[in-house]
Amino acid sequence: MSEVLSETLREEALHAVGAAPDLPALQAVKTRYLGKSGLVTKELGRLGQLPPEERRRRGAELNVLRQAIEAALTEREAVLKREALDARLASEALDVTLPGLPLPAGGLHPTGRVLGDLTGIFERMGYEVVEGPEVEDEQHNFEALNIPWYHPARDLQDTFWLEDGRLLRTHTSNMQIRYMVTHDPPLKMVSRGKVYRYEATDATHEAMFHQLEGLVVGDGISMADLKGTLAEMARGLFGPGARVRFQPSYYPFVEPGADFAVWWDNPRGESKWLELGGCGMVHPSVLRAVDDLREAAGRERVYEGKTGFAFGLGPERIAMLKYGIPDIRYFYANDPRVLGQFRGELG
Ligand code: FA5
Repeated sequence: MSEVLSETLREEALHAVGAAPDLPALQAVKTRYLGKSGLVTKELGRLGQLPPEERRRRGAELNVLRQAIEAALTEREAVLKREALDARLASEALDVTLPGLPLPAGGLHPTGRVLGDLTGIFERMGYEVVEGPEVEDEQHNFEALNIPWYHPARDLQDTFWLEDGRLLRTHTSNMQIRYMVTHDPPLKMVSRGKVYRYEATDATHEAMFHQLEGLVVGDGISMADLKGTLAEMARGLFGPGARVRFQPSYYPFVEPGADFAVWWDNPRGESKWLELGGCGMVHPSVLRAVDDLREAAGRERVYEGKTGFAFGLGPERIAMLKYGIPDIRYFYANDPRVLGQFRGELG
């Protein structure tokens, strides 16, 4: 190879290095000139055929050529690596100004909302909030509440019986008994929870629903206290214009007994009397039964001669009116189209 050819090779190689658009292309250029059968390598291999004088000169020349190509390759490689890194950083950059992905937010179940409102109202009036067992015995669900086994009132609350003779409580009134056995008067408590009735379901009746029970016992508690308390509750639930109506009714564990309804000026124009639950003055037989249970448990008899009132109501019925839910069966059917409407701040 003549010196001109050597110069041509140098120009070609340096141009190819400078024009390599990326690292794989640069590697190809390196192989083409400096690889095992590369153009420069081949020239070096031919040195042995030259006379000694010529070999030395040509050898030095090819070494300079190889070093020039290597230096150019190293320089170009650094440039391409930096460009590749810049491109990657640019493509992976986070735009922190983009709006975030919305997370699906949960919400409180309508029954939970109403129960929360109710317990808040009674806590502000100084009531203790308690919960009790859903699996109950006959004693606390019926007998001590003045409902012996032969009493027709048992038919009013059809019961799920367990094989061991216990039952799923049919109302939260069981907590009147449990609370009085373990607490001395004067007392003010509300108890909330699930209750169960073996009955056909329809738009206003479920086999499982909730109740809130209230009990106040002390000296000289009267029907006027009961009416004032429920009126206060109605105002707390439905605003200052809410009114309460009492109609005589029968429950074996109160005397006198009443059903109570609330008038609510519904913003949807559906104002009406809403039957909420039952109430009355605690029956003397209940106070006697509690003292009997206390005595059997080694506690003092303290309830004879005391007076008190009790009430029990259904929060689902309140939620139906408050939120315009037409059928109680929607509450526990777990349909996301219903529950999804109770996301966020609703109430
Ligand atoms: C009782 O359960 C009495 N324990 C209430 C009581 C307590 C009276 C203390 C006196 C003193 P009643 O069966 O009427 O009463 O039920 C009370 C409320 O629970 C009803 O007014 C209604 O709001 C609700 N309720 C009753 N049955 C169902 C049902 N199947 N589905 C949904 N809510 C119901």
